[in-house]
Amino acid sequence: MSRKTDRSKAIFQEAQRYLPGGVDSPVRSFRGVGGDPVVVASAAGSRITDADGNQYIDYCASWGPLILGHASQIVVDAVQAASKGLTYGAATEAEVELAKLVCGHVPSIEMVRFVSSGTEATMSAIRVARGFTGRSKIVKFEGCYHGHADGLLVQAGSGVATLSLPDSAGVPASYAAETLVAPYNDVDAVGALFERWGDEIAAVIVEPVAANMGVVPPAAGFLEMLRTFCSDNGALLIFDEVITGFRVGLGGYQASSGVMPDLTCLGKVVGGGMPVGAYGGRREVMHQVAPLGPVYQAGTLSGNPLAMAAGIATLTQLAQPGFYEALEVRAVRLSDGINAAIARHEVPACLSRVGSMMTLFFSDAPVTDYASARKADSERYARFFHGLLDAGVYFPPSQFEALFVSAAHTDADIDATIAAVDAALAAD
Ligand code: KE4
Repeated sequence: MSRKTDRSKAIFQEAQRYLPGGVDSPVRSFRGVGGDPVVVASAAGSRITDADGNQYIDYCASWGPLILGHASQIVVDAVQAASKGLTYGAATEAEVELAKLVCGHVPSIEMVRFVSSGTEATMSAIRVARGFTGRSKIVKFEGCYHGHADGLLVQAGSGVATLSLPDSAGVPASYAAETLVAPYNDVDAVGALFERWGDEIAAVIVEPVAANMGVVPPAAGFLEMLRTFCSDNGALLIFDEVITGFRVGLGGYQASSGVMPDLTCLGKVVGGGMPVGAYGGRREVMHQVAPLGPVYQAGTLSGNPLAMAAGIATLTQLAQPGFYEALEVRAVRLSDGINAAIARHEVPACLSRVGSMMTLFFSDAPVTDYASARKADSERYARFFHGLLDAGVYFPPSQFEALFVSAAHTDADIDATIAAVDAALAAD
């Protein structure tokens, strides 16, 4: 498709005068795939429309929140109905309603605090873990991304990986020294860290399914061993379910894995496209949080009434019988089509899928951690991405991200996507 791009280019040109890199989040800059980014003007259902009127079947899904698709009428109506004010900075009933849904669905969460982003959720959970244990060190995993709080930007994934940044400037070495890092899925490396630092480790934070190095599932026994290490050493286990929460099922990945963390971080889907993050867990741990306990955390727009309405409408829809089963049928249709195209064209690539999220790695070796993810041919991914874009399909603009299937993707959307994937693979 010969896409018109004049308007998008002009907007992006001007954007770069006022916004660093022309964006409000680095991964939107297309630095990982080259070319000028799509400038979105509107979206509905499975499609986005750019400033030049080009339409794309969208699988970036705003990096995960849009499990119902863009501008779901159920969510839009709920937000409009809630617009009796925009923010109060006061207690409201809607926060209680969404909290009851979160506590009711996520097995390890007995009490929850809402914030406005996944970063706030993980930053706060780490602080609570340090307050609860009186310890300062944390363990994270190479290639996992937990937002941009200082201590978590150590060997992080997502945009840090996409831009091949070693870490982030501006994080003092003294902060980074409190963050211990191990390869994802490497139980022995975690055991060695606990051997050396056991009584100083406040928490292990992990994406139960890694999605910021591309989608990498946990190896058998990995999460179970993290639970054992934490329980044996008095550290807290934090599941960062900002992506997997309400994406892989109503109970998050913890419900299907059976491994219960002490704290869970949520974002994206829980806000239905509006700014919501959350952290929650065992009552004993959450009683540390001010004003109940000594760990301070606050936010002007936390529990915003319009955002709560969007979250309530979304989770209510997800709880409808058969929702996730129908989503799985769509995801399997897409993954079967992509795998058939990979085989047909004998492409050195593998598709890694958990539920409705997946990543096509241009690597014929298994991808089990960040080191193997980085061996993928990200330049070929870039060419593939643009081939799809010219065919009207929008995958995430980075090899190290996940694509998402939504309830709005029709069989026709998926079959058109498979045809575009087939052509893009054949063309290289
Ligand atoms: P936010 O602060 O961006 O709402 O959430 C941070 C975060 C925390 N934990 C996990 C597992 C995450 O994936 C994220 C954010 N994800 C990235 C993309 N994978 C957001 C996209 C962006 O940075 O613009």
